[in-house]
Amino acid sequence: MPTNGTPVVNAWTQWGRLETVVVGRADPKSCHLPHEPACHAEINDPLIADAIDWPGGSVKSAKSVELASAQLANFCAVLEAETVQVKSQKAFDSELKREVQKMRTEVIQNPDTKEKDSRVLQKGRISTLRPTEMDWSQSVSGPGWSSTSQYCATCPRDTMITIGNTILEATMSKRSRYFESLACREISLKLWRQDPEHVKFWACPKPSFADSMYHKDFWELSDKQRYERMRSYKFCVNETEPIFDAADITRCGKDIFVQKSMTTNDSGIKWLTSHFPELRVHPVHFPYDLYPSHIDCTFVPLRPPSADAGDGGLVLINSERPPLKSEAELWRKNGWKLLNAPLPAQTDRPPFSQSSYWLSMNLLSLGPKTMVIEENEIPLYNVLVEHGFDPITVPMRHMYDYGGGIHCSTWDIKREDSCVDCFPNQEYAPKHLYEQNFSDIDVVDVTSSNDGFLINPLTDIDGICGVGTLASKASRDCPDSPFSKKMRTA
Ligand code: DAV
Repeated sequence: MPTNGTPVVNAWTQWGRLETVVVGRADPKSCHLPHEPACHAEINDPLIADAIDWPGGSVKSAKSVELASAQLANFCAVLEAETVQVKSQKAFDSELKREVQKMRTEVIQNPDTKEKDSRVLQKGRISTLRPTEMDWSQSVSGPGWSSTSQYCATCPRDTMITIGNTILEATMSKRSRYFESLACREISLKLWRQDPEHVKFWACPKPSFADSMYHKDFWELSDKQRYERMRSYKFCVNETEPIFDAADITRCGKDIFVQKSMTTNDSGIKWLTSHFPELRVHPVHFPYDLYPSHIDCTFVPLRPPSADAGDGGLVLINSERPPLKSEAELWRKNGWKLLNAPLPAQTDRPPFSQSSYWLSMNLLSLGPKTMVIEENEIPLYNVLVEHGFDPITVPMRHMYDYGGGIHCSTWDIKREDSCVDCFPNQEYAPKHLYEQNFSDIDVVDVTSSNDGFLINPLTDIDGICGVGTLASKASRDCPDSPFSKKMRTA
């Protein structure tokens, strides 16, 4: 145990004051995701997609590695600084080919030299650690399967999670990501060896990754068919073995919430429930996300009801993927409010990004009042300021081609945190351990969130009704969707 009495691994919530964090690395031998039963990646730009096939398994370009590495290095510098300066600026973004307003955060040495329009934030120094460099172009195989390459180490969030004083390695579901946690192994072992009495280093048994683990027909379904089957919550992994990605989990002290998704099955949620009996594990479902993968672009707790500022407990929600009424009830009755994330500033996606434009809400909290967001996301910046937060901003657009954004690129190891009870008003019975065939799709009315305030993501933009995610596309294809009716009459 270190001298201040807190174990070196200690993170119970999403918002405790951050002390130590791992920031991912764009290694020179980072690869494009290969096609496999858990992944059929696509190129987003139709011109490029017409010209080349998905370059699965090949090494990413040196230029792309350089750009992502520079943004990750800058992110580390901002986290490491005691003081930063947030400046507003108009800048030409070469990727977007349009002018966007940015709120750029810069590291400053001397807080007295502030310019007129700047704000200086004292934020406290955060220690950053980096994964070990690896050659991801090497193939991997197991009994009955093989993958031409691996992926990269930009997103430790997907493979690793701290739950209290436990370091947990996720099983993963993509074959190309089988060994990805090895990039963090040196860090995990060092932390565990520093304090083996209080720090637990743990993993769910690795699945077989055999063909029998996947619903192979998943990728053959059209969006319309996926929409028609949404009630079944069946994605590309089946239930033969426990499976989860760490990024499907969000922590609120004694309660953790785990999204059922393409990367997390019911068996994985059951494994978490029986292996963390001191916590209350809640499965969560977002029926309008037809291709769900990771909760951190969908449902992001910002601060607990007991926090100092204004309207108390807040969770940022994605109004294209509203939570279920039945599951949101726990939050409401414990004093939390749902806050609609505004429409992203950038609805186009870099050509090789496999994430939605909702990376806009993929933020990392540095404490209950401060978070890091992408520098172009001015609509989110304004909503957060309005609710009493002090957001700081970094450029992270080049990371989007590497599977994620700001939250994805991190693994928080130590926060000023404890096993707080933010949901005292509940009778916890983990009925999901026994329940089969969950089929509820009755979602909250997002038009009544934010006290009636809504930035409607389905309004016309440049003549396009609905702006591109698979969920909103499906709701356009299926005009009877309750979601589309609700949004269009808003
Ligand atoms: O909305 O596409 C992406 C999360 C990446 N780790 C989304 C979720």
